[in-house]
Amino acid sequence: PSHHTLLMTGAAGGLGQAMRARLQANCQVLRLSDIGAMAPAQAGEEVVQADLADADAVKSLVAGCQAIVHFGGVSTEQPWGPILQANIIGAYNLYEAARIHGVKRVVFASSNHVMGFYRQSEVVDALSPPRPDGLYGLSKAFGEDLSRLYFDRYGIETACVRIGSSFPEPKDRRMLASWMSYDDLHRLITACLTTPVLGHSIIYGTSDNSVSWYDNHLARHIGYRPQDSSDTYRDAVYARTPEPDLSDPAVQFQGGGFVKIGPL
Ligand code: 15L
Repeated sequence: PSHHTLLMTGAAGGLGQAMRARLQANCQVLRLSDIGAMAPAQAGEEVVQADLADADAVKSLVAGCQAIVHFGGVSTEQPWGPILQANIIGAYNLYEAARIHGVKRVVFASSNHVMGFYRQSEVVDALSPPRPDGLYGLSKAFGEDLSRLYFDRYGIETACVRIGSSFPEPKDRRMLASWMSYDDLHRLITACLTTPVLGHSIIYGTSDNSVSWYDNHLARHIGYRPQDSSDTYRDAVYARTPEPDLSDPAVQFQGGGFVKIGPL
């Protein structure tokens, strides 16, 4: 295990629940937090209910951990109020707490929606300028810049993982390009927690899909090698989904349906 106490925020969410058992292998103590209710603590776990927008609560949450996997916050397009509280203020509170308590490494669950207004005919890498597809994507872009500031000023290393679509299986044709298996997500988090020098890095969270919009050549130092692929689901997904309407923005842009959710 690379860290004695590892904090995972957002433990009640989809990815938090999927990573909870897997991350046991990465630490002696897995501290879990969420604003909502979580399953009771098992051996080797601590469960702490906390609102990311509450600075004092976040400070106590972070005390005593060596690394953080930050899944907490709003994970879909929402009105400005909840995005501001959970993703903007919440991310600030988390990094302030990390600075105060000397936490040196964070894995930040960013999102493909930071880049959602690139076309599905384009390939993006870590240096492509952000083109968020809504307030949610914008809040993730803020988290990425915030973590860069805390790296440049205080040396807190962060991997901004622009997760594509991490679900048990790709749900539609778009996800054949954006899909990431839970096992690959865990492999990527493990690589981020254990690579000797992480720095401030942007990496796309994706499996080894033949059709892809993401180029991770600038994140080779993390040492992530995906082992799964959406290719095994391709035929089944094509068979059960309709021919795409190419005039639909949800089909033209990488962010899919998110590019149409509004008004902002
Ligand atoms: C995300 O950022 C969401 O959290 C997730 O629920 C999916 O919608 C995913 O992006 C996606 O783009 O498929």
